[in-house]
Amino acid sequence: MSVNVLPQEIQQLCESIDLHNYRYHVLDEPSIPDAHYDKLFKQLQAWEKDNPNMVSAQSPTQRVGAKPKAGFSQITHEMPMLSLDNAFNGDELGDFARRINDRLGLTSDSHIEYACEPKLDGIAVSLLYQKGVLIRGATRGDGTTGEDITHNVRTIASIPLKLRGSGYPEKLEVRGEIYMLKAGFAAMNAHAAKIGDKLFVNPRNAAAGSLRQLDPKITARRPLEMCCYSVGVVEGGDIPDDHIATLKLLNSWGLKINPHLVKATSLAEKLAYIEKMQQLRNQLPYEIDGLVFKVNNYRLQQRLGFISRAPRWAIAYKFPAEEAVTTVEKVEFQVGRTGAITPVARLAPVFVGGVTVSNATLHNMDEIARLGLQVGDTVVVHRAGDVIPKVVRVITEDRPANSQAVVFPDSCPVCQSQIVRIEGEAISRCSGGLTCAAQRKEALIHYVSKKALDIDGLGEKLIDTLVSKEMVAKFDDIYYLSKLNLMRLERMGDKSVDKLLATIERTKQTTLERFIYALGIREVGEATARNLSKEFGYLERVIAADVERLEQVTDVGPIVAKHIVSFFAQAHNLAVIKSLREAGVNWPEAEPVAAAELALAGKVYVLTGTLELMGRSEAKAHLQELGAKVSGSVSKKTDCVVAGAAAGSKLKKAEDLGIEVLSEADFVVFLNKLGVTI
Ligand code: D41
Repeated sequence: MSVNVLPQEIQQLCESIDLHNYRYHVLDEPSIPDAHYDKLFKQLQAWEKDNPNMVSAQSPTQRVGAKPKAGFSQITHEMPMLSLDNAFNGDELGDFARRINDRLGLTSDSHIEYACEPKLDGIAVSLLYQKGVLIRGATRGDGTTGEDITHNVRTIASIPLKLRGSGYPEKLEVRGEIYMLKAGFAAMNAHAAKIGDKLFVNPRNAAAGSLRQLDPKITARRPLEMCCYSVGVVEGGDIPDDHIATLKLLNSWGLKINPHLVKATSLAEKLAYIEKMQQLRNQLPYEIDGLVFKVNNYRLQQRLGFISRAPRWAIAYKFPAEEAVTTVEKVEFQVGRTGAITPVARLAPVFVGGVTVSNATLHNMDEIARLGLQVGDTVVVHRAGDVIPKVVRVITEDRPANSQAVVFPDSCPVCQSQIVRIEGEAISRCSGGLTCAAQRKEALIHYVSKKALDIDGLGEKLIDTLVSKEMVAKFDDIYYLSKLNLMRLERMGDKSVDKLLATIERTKQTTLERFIYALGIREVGEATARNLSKEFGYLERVIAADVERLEQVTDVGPIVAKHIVSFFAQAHNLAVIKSLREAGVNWPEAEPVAAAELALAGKVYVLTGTLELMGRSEAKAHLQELGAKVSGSVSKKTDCVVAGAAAGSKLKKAEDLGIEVLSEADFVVFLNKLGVTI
């Protein structure tokens, strides 16, 4: 390493790589394709190889260095890293604000400003910058002493080795949370499972384990990020008067901050934020275990001070735990729409993720083997948001002496047909097809569901009754239900029967895509059904298509194509379609639209910012269906930019180039005009 002055073009190359790194990892707004970034990086590496004595420690190639020789060393935090008090409900949050107002001598209902932010579930760390250069990274540890993890934090791309811009204090300690992305965690565990390695329990443990590596090469391979949530020591320079302004300034210096940082004053605003973040929680790419509310103004923070290591001016609002411990009382087997036999654990009821849970899916026998689960076991159950509860771990130490292995049934528990398991598939299926009452019922539920024929009022309970009373067995039986028979059922009055019959009649007029979806062909979801309908225009042509022809349809691979062909090859399926048409089910058929005639053929769109109503992938799918190309960067060739919340540089570039910009709301209106409803 040397302090030699770099040639100007190399200096520029370093800066350019740093900028793209910052745009990608901190702003989430890359402006060049990954391949181009790789090219720049390789160029710099090549030059450094030829000039080994000119390599700067802050060069973007120097993130992965040597192992620390003496293992991890302890460091003492110059300013202790405080902990957080907890609140578990709105009342406790209200008490927190009242205590603050009391201390500040304000009336109990005065409103001061709070910063609200997600509580990331990771490892708290401290970064020390001297003259803008990262000189040390350390874990929080017990708040007083932590471990020196400089060699590992240097490998994290969202942590700048050198601060950007200017005006930063000579000595600046930044504090934040290092966490692992959910997707990266899943991929890492999938790989570990494949090679028979030990799995990590959750992303937080995986992040902790990654930072505890002596070899920074290992840490560098882990998908870690860091978001900053406060500053520690500040010397030789000033920072703003409040928390939010400080975090924004840190962001401008190249450090990542969480995008969901907002201000709130009243309790009502804080509760609304809680509600919004709880909704969003599952869609976030990282785990959060709550929210943090902080008095925004530093002078007020100082007046409030702290008690026993926790500041009086901040509180963590904890979400209900997503994991809980319970016991497996028995394992039963359910039969799904496609005959798939799914083992389900019946649990001693347990409160988790905000509801009482007494069933959890076990997916298949491989999963039971992987978990090593037996009936009677104590297990950890996970429930996040509205996702189906899942058994994630068996606490084998607590296994009772009378625990019993799970035995897979020999025949279908509903219709006693033979169970088959296709080579290489994890799932076993009942071979009864529509002769199995369970499959029939599931198929009917699917047929009437919202995205299929959308027969509102024909719910799961009613179908259950109709199937068990043998009033409905096949799809077309729905169309021959009589008022008289329906009136005989419990809880079915004159009005509701009339309404249901009217809905059944009205929804006979449907679309080809809904009809294809409703048939319940394996692996044909709504998107595939739409693509098939668009491509062929007529049901007869879908029926007649062979595997090769089907594979030409967007997103149809060999497996889906095979499922479609084998569905239409079965005479009883064709008979059902025929009966449905005879019962009056119909849809408009038309020649498929040629690509060149699509409304947005040849147009180039760019999506930027957060699209709150539909998300980027849905927006992209709509645009592509209309024939547009969706590009990642704005250029003169761009026809239109759709700018969601917090759009940044792409929006600015579009404005600079005079390109049409649509807000998300305008975009939805625009799509509606083209016949796309969201
Ligand atoms: O996201 C977090 N985990 C987070 C942790 C956060 N957003 N803010 C935090 N703020 C603080 C204070 C108020 C003490 C500056 C924290 C933590 N502390 C914290 N993390 C671990 C212990 C304390």
